[in-house]
Amino acid sequence: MKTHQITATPSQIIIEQLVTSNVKYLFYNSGSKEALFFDALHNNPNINGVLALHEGSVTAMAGGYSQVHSDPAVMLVHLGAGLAQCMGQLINVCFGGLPVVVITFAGDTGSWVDRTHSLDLDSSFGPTSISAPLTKASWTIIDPQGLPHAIDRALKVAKTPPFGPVHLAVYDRVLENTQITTNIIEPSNSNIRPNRASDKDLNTVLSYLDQAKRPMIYAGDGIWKSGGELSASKLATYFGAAVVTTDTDHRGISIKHPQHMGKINTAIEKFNPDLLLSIGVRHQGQGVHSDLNLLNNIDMTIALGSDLDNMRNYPGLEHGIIGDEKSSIERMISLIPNLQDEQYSVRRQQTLTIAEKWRQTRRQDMMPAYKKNKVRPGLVIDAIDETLESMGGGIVTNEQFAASHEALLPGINANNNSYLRAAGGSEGWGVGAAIGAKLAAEDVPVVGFVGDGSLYYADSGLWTASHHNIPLLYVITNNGAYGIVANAFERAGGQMSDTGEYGGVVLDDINPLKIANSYGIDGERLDNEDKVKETIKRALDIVQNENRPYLLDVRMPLGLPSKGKAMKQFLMKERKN
Ligand SMILES: Cc1ncc(C[n+]2csc(CCOP(=O)(O)OP(=O)(O)O)c2C)c(N)n1
Ligand SMILES: [Mg+2]
Repeated sequence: MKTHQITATPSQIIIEQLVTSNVKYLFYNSGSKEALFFDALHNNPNINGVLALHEGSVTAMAGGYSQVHSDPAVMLVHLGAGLAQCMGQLINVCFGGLPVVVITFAGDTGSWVDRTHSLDLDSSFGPTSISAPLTKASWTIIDPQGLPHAIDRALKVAKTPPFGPVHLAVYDRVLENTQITTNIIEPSNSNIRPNRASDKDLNTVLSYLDQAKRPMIYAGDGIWKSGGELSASKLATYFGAAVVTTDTDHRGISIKHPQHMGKINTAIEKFNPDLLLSIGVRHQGQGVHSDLNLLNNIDMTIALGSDLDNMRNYPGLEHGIIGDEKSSIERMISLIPNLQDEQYSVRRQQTLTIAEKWRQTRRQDMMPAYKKNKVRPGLVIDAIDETLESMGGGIVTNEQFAASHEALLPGINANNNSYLRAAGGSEGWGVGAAIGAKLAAEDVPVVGFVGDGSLYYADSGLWTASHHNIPLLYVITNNGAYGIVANAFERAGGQMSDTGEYGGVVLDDINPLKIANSYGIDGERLDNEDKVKETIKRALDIVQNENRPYLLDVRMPLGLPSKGKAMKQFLMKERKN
């Protein structure tokens, strides 16, 4: 272990350890208790504070950052209250298994009074009680000399499979303005991951892939976390396997893979696989019988992944193989005698036929009947995808349902865009996630798809993009509604679907452009289908060439079920004029 000695205040020591550990950004919301901490942060030129105006946005930014290259993100929120506010987004970080280090300070509620003036939990709960359900590990720190070690450990644990958020709670007593001496820890190169699986196990997988009639590859986040996207895609192509994924991952094998059939639960019935090879997936569901039942008719299930999480939820799992996803897939490919042979072409053709049909349906869903002054979602997803690919490839973050990226035209190429989603489905992610993604991928164009409903959870995040001048394009898929919720209201078969009048899901009279303008972001409304391509091209040019954020308010058909309209809402009083 390499260290260097430092004499500084505890706050400066925290910042110095973060800098030495190569942490470039600290996502935060300010508070008075942490005055000396922020003093140290803002006076160190080697780390940049990124200010968000709500802790949910702080968390979404940190999460979006860590989702791009799996580099740990560090965030700081104010005491127990700030931590409580960040929990709504920590659910996305936790479900995404993202390496985020949350730092908070905490008051002493045991030694003297058992309740501080405000903002902390009562004495019966510890400083890490709030975060406990959504973190992988947490620690409370009393001795300032141990801060470097605690930070080094937190970064390491967050980034060790299964990745996940960790919490460091530091007693605020530590924030004194006196100098102490301790050792800063130099980062080691140890990237703690399992080795690849053994040749024996990989040959077993290969022989099952060879013998299967209808193999299906279930691609999860373990693939991108190990950097194995392209190899996994190649493996699926070679064996003519169907590709499916979880509700939330469009990236392990690109959603543009021509053999992709979307989510496992809808694809299994159509494809009827005899072999399921799960790679880096933690299978999950709705908490109902069919979550597992859907796996019942598969002859053989194999799970390959970097940790035990990837073996869960497969009753009767025949082969569970722990190993690094990327290097195991690469080794499998190298064990194939001739990648060019076409012995699986008939099988691949069958798979492609079913996948094409699935994609056609998704594409049709994205092109409902034309309506004047509305833009159909299919045109927007295609135009963004094409334009970004023509620029060399970009990153698209997503928090909306109106424009499904499952409906993109298929095609794997070197410029494919990365499609990132919120893994926990907790609204308020999209605005911040795009900012985090752009900070993590400075040279790559970033587009944040944000639903109108999603935007209003976290619109103050737009200010961060403006304040720190983070050049990215927001595409607001504005269907004037909580579209996905309205559709669920219809399916529920209650009175709303009978009457066609929907309550609590129509978001009328809100103007995203005015919101953006007031936070300092320019943009324009897009409501003419003939102008989709040119507007998107121009908007991305503004972002890339003028180095500033920009927002498109894309007016889409109303997100209610067909023939649905807004129910009359409760009004406290009728307006007089
Ligand atoms: C924290 C949280 N609260 C509520 C919900 C329920 N919910 C799911 S989607 C959604 C609204 C999405 O609206 P929008 O972003 O406009 O999506 P779209 O219209 O494209 O479906 C809501 C309220 C949720 N997922 N998370
Ligand atoms: Mg909407």
